Amino acid sequence: KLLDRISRRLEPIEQMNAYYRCAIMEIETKFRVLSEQFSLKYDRNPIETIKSRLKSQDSILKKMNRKGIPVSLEAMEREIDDIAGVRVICSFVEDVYMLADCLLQQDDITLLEKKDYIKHPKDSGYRSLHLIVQVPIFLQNEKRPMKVEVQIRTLAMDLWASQEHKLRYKKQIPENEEEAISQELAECAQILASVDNRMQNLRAKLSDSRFQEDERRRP
Ligand code: 0O2
Repeated sequence: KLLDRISRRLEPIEQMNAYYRCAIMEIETKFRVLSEQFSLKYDRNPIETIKSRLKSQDSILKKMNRKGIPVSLEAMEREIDDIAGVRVICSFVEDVYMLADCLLQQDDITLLEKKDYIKHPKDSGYRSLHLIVQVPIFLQNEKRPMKVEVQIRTLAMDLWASQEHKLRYKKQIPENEEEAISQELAECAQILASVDNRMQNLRAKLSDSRFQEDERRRP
């Protein structure tokens, strides 16, 4: 009897998770299609990797508690934007914005919120472009709009975020070391931001000189 009750309570959550997994598939497919097209059309593909994750129930509940959101499925769907997450890693900063435009111009995508942590990095040093989008999933008798958080970032931004996540993010750090560690991590973020800018400039120079070379070769 108890198991029955538990499984009946779990069912809506399982169903909701399945909807979010479908939404992830929709967004991933969009980036995979773009990646195919870039590979065919150009001599380089700006998309390095696409990673996805469904936020764990534990993390969702912790976030709801932290934000004082009442625990219900409706509130979860309404208030938590990053249950479905797709992360796209690309080569250059310019690519981040180009890929965001490619996604947002698709007519089944609605932009709900944009957080540009590249133009306005977090105090921690975190940089990335976050787009909260709505995408429809098509079920047997229903079209259901779902929210997905898309994080687009360069390899350098991803390097910093992954390392920082391992070292510090949401961990208890001894109070006397907190400031020095934060400063060191913020400095690393600045170094990586400057590497990103230099790579971007090099790319601009190289594509200019390739263009001039092509022009010279013209009969
Ligand atoms: P995970 O493991 O990716 O699921 P909040 O989540 O409440 O702190 P908000 O406004 O909901 O903040 O979202 P925000 O800050 O725009 O983006 C949250 C997500 O961005 C995080 O998800 C991380 O993936 C990433 N992020 C934001 N700040 C940092 C940071 O300082 N360092 C690292 N490494 N990642 C960051 P989750 O759910 O916290 O984690």
